[in-house]
Amino acid sequence: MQDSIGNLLIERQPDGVWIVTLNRPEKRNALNAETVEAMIALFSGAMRDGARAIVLAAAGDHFCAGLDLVEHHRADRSPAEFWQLCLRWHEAFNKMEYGGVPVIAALQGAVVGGGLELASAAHIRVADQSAYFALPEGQRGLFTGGGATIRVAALVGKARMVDMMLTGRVYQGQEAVDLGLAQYLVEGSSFDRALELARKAAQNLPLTNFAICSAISHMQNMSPFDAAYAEACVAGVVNTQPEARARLEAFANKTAARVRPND
Ligand code: 1HE
Repeated sequence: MQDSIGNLLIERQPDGVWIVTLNRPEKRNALNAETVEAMIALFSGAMRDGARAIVLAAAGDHFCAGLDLVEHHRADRSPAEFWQLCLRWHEAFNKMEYGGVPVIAALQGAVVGGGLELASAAHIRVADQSAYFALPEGQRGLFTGGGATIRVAALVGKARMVDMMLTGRVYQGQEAVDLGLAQYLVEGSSFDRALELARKAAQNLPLTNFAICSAISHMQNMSPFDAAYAEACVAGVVNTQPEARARLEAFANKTAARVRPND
């Protein structure tokens, strides 16, 4: 089943994997206010609407060019208006990161500015050989407003983020993976690998994925002492869910797959 919300195309597959495509390639998938609202609507309801995993893809040669600079220029926003717009970006990206459904971003071309902020809210990032990462805000006379100071700094560290913003440094390829900007680098299509990973994740129990894709992020915001307490609480709920009994039984009676090293 395929439909759309604003600039987002949504394909819901029978196994619960949703393919969400940023579909504004003629503007390099720049995020205008309408697209941000569409993301809020989509990610707010995804778990409730039965999504088991989401591939976040983008039409065209570039994943996302960040803030719609032309819209921003023409709107001539006041400080209060841009402040409030940034809060809508945070709403969208928080719904992704904390929403409980695994989001796997398939990256190509520019993953820059707000596009990198978007990608960094995904749980897994898959890059192809064309993908490159940058924070050009510094050169544009701007500052990040979609969570980069939290998520990008968490991925690459404060010093690298400051360098990216001061000098426009671009990362790509294996170096980007080594820094944590993406977890996978593929020779072929990032979309194909992202879909494969989404299908794998969708086989986990929804409550387990909910914990993985919300509790870990929440716990990063807590003191280690409180995080450990919260972890025990989440494990109390997840690890006793009735739906897990069949999987535990399969392990106990030796029919479940064992964990083995890769060939
Ligand atoms: C855009 C945008 C955009 C392209 N807003 N319209 N982000 C940036 O500084 C990145 C700005 N974009 C670029 O550097 C390049 O466009 C790309 C490297 C992404 C792609 O280059 P290219 O040669 O394929 O395309 P292009 O010719 O530059 O652009 C094609 C069209 O997309 C053109 O529109 P047209 O109507 O003239 O055809 C561009 O205007 C349009 N386009 N990028 C609006 N970003 C919450 S704060 C977040 C802060 C930020 O994200 S700052 C933004 C950083």
